[in-house]
Amino acid sequence: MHENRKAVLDVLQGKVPERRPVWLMRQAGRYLPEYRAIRTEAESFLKMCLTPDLATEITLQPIRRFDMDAAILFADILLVPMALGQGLEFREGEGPVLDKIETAQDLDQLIYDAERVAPVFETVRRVKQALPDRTTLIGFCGAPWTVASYMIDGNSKQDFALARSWVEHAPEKLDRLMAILVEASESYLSAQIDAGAECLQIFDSWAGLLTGGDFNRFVIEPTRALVTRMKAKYPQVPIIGFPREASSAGYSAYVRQTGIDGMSIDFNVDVNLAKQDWQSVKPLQGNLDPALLVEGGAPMRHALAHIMQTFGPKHIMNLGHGVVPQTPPEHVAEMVKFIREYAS
Ligand code: 1CP
Repeated sequence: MHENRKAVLDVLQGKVPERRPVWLMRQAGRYLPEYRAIRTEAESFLKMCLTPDLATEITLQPIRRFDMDAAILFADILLVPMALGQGLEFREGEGPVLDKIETAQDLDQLIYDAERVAPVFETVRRVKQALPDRTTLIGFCGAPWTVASYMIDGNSKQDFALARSWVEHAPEKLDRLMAILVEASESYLSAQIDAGAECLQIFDSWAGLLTGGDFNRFVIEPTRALVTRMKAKYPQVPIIGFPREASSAGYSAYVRQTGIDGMSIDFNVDVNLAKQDWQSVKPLQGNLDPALLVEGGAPMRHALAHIMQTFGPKHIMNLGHGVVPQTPPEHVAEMVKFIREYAS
């Protein structure tokens, strides 16, 4: 009997895994015909997230097809604003649209109600039951800064100009929103763990918009607060943080100061710096360019070999951001095969 057969968890505990783990951000999604089939039938994207039958099936689709080492719950980071009572819609071809948060009174009205997202936890329970033993179930939320950016701007079309103006002109109001999100995210993630999630990922997709003291105040501090609360309750559940497109100094501070167990890195980072300065502190995940998964073939294999060589076996293979819709599923199969067959 193996003490722990889950390769993702082994790496996050600093052990050499039985095999190199791989999973992909957005591994469920529009590049899969079986996902598009459900998408065509379903009333809306939100309805898919909130219908356990559908969300369970979608979460399992890439696991059936590719033998991934982790399943990530099919849901969205914007379900937390929805649970806080903010209006949310995903418009066809347009992406998410939220009612804007503007005033201190708007903040007062944000009250987390777990009932609004209860189907998500039912999905976690069902996925957990269906997963093979060696597949890790990853729960997730957006980081306070990234989620706040959508809550303030209402969408991502103006590069979060309004959120950035709060950083500049209303940092105390933003601190308050961060505190609300830390608390709501703690409840949301705790319910995912109670339902069976074995690992968590915190997506800070827009961390790269901030630097210096602002990065410290709105990326590191709220993440550290959230991680500290989760660790107090669930010390055994590892947390991966993803401060996408942070500066080198930002990643370096993030890996040391937030308390996360592993860090996901985007595809623009200097991998030698990542190895020396960050992997020496915590295990890393990533950083294949999603465009190489679209391209496939020798360029993809070359990049995968380079990543595996640089980081060694205590590394979780993943992309530097999500799978894009035009990715041929055969390239994902080819990627997994290449990793499985890679000798050390
Ligand atoms: O079918 C569709 O068109 C919907 C596309 C889609 C999908 C598949 C959206 C809308 N969300 C999701 C699922 C999703 N979102 C997951 C599920 C698990 C998986 O990875 O397979 C996860 C983890 C997310 C997280 C998420 N949502 C992030 C963080 C990661 C990232 O991509 O940076 C963000 C920023 C969102 C917001 C969001 N949801 C959907 C879209 C198109 C966006 C981005 C909008 C924008 O560009 O600002």
